Amino acid sequence: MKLRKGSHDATGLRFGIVVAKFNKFVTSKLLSSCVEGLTKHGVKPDDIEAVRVPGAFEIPLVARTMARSKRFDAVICLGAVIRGDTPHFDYISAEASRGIGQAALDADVPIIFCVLTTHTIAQAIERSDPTKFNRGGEAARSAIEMATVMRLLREGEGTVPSVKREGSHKRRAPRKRKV
Ligand code: INI
Repeated sequence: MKLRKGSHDATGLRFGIVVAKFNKFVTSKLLSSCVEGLTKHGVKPDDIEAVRVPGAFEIPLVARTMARSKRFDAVICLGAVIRGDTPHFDYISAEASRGIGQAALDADVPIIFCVLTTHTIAQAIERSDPTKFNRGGEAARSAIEMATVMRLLREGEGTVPSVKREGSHKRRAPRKRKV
């Protein structure tokens, strides 16, 4: 069996981040711990590009655009949807998760889902606290792991077997045509 797995060495990798402004008291913490997580694993600050969007609903389009630009090895989505008294929460969180998943498949680039969906403000604060759950740092690690595993799989594509199989022949040079 061949077991392929990613690593957490992010040297030379480039990352895009999409961060929602809505509930900024939460998403700004996710952003700082995410950036810290990336640089801790060897990403150069110049190789990180963050884009702010109004809310979680707007994340998928920007994530897909960044992923399709081919300028990033992975894109990380940061947001916080907190349940209120109306069904709004359900629409926003469902669209964010569905859209982000679809964007990754469309672009063929890893897109990490770090949109907190919580029942209360306290839960969101706890999950963005770098000393507790540290979801931003976790997203950084997932992005690095996915970027490295995808690179492994892509490098594996089309590789030529190093041992020549019996009966295999060298390709002949094309014959010169008579004119
Ligand atoms: N956006 C969020 O990121 N989190 C929320 O909790 C939220 N709530 O509750 O309304 C929210 N709404 C804004 C939404 O994402 C869009 O920006 C807006 O609907 C404009 O398209």
